[in-house]
Amino acid sequence: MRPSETRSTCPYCGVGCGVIVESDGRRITGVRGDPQHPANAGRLCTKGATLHLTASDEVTRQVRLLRPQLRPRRGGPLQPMGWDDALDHASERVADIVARHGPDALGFYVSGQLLTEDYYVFNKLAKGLLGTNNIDSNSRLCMSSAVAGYKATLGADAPPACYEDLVHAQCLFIAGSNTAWAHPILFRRIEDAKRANPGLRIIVVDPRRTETAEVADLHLPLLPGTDVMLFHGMLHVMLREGWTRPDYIAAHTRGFEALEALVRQATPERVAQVCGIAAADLVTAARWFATSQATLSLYCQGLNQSSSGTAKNAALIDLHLASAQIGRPGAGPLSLTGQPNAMGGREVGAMANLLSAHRDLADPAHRAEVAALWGVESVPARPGRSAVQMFEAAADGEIRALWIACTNPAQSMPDQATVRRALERAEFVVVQEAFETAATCAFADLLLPAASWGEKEGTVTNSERRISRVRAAVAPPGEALPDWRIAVGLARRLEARMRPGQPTLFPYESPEEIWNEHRESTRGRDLDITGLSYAMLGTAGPQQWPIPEGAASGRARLYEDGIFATADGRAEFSAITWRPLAEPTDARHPFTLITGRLRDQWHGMTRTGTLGRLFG
Ligand SMILES: Nc1nc2c(c(=O)[nH]1)N[C@H]1C(S)=C(S)[C@@H](COP(=O)(O)OP(=O)(O)OC[C@H]3O[C@@H](n4cnc5c(=O)[nH]c(N)nc54)[C@H](O)[C@@H]3O)O[C@H]1N2
Ligand SMILES: Nc1nc2c(c(=O)[nH]1)N[C@H]1C(S)=C(S)[C@@H](COP(=O)(O)OP(=O)(O)OC[C@H]3O[C@@H](n4cnc5c(=O)[nH]c(N)nc54)[C@H](O)[C@@H]3O)O[C@H]1N2
Ligand code: SF4
Ligand SMILES: [Mo]
Repeated sequence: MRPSETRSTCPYCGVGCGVIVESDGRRITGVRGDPQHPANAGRLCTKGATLHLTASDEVTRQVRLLRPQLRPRRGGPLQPMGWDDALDHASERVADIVARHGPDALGFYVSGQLLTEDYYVFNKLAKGLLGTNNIDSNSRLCMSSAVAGYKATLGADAPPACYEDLVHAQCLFIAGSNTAWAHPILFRRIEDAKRANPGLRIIVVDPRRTETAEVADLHLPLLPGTDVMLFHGMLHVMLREGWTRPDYIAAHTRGFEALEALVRQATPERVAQVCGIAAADLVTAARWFATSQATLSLYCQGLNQSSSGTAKNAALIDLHLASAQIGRPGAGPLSLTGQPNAMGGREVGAMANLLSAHRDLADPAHRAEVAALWGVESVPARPGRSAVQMFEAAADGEIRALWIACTNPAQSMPDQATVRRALERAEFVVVQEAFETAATCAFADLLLPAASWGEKEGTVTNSERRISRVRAAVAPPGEALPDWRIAVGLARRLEARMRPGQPTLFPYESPEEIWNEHRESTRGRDLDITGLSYAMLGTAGPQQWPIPEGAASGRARLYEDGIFATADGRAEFSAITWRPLAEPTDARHPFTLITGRLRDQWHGMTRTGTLGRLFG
């Protein structure tokens, strides 16, 4: 490493690749894969490898937000202003709305692309200072089904497996994930695993013949929305053939009888008909899954983005439990996270129904613990509004102010008519963005320029629970500020009004101070990271949680002892009946539209869209 080089991570997908950023002190001049990062060992995909080009002077001049701007009149032009004026104005408007309508008239809509430290401050600001749980993240559109699926079965929101498991797996079950395009470097590792072990069986469950399906030994092109039926059919076959593990089920789980009764109806004939696949393929899938030495599942939006997303997740985890394919090298469910720090957001609990360090808002003891940690009297008990509800409430006039950070709802939320009505009806809309090309900027009363990749410090957690340091290689352009600083700026101004004379709840001068507070909140929890520090992340490299005080390194996989994160240590089977699509096709609506990403573009394309070469 030369002095002009900085270790950081790629800001795109949840694989969480390490990058080495080259700079001349002022500008980012190059990027390459970090050979020492455990996620990618030096490799990058097209998006990661072109990052430096998206940070050139030319691109910055054309598309970056460089100073705070106020729109005094809706539809009118924006006027530049200084940070002090911008944040004074923001705090005045927020305080006024709270005074008139109470704190639940506010809505904070944040993002799995914020760093853990940014996320932490926003969560404390909403729940600790302002007293509203109306903070939710775009993870609601993404990973919340996976969260619910893990909690319902294994007891905690903790992906139990890791990338290394690809090397040990004998069967790879990829469901509703186009890994080849959406998690490209992980896919390179899948290809490596297949080359090293030609006996590895790959099953891909996807209605489309994707590039991922091309490498499959068995592709199940099921009809959209029929996964629960497929998984129940697999369990039916496993039971019939004696491929389940009654010893494991008896020792480590509960609730199997109800599921057993439910899947009795999922005969191969019925499953073949509902899912539109061959009965023989169902039997093969069940055999490979249950009888291989180790089966690893990878899954993403094909399971999550569904009206039965939680049921799909839980039914797949059920298969792992019933066949004891969990808690061993190469075996277990591994949900792939989409955004680079979807996991970090879950860790700090920055969603409407969660609290810090995997605590639950509904639990009075958890609320008391968090209030004590934060030094506030209480944390509000009433669940906040989820992302979709937040925009509905704004469209209905119940939420009066929307604070949007690092996400572009005018493009990415479902039901755009409601979203736009919400953005128009809300009295005060703040958009904290890095790129002026984001569609939501047009709705901002106050537009705040955020520092972005290569310009900010903090941490992120990738799909395999691995925490990495994110580092700044250059200063942000113009007057852009890191997201945590903007949130702290607002918080301190509000404190001055709401708790005059009292010591600040937001004393942070660096991301490390925020992270240290977050670390303390994890003590004794399933994601305990009290053994970790910024310094250790530098010297020992990225680490997987948990890593409690005294541990020399993080833990690769969970539940190896068969003790789960539930009250009695037993995993819980879910028995949720398959439901047909919420909006089935009919003669007048003959098409089923499904989601799917572009290989070389990222979501709303504010960053990737600046490069002609990424339009293939
Ligand atoms: N290039 C690129 N990579 C990305 C992103 C990006 O924007 N661009 N975004 C990131 C983010 S935030 C996310 S969440 C991930 C998403 O990662 P993935 O979920 O792997 O990506 P998608 O392309 O949405 O693929 C979903 C797959 O599910 C299939 N599918 C649809 N309906 C069903 C169904 O009912 N059952 C099953 N089994 N399959 C179904 C679709 O055909 C599709 O192939 O990607 C991340 N990586
Ligand atoms: N139709 C459809 N809609 C979908 C999906 C789908 O498959 N189909 N997928 C859903 C999923 S899984 C997801 S995750 C969401 C993603 O939806 P969004 O969150 O809207 O996606 P992005 O375009 O990545 O938005 C991130 C925004 O943050 C800005 N930004 C970048 N860096 C920074 C920074 O450091 N600070 C700040 N403040 N801003 C920054 C970017 O310019 C960008 O506008 O979309 C969801 N919506
Ligand atoms: S695989 Fe994901 S994290 Fe890795 S370089 Fe590509 S986009 Fe970035
Ligand atoms: Mo996502």
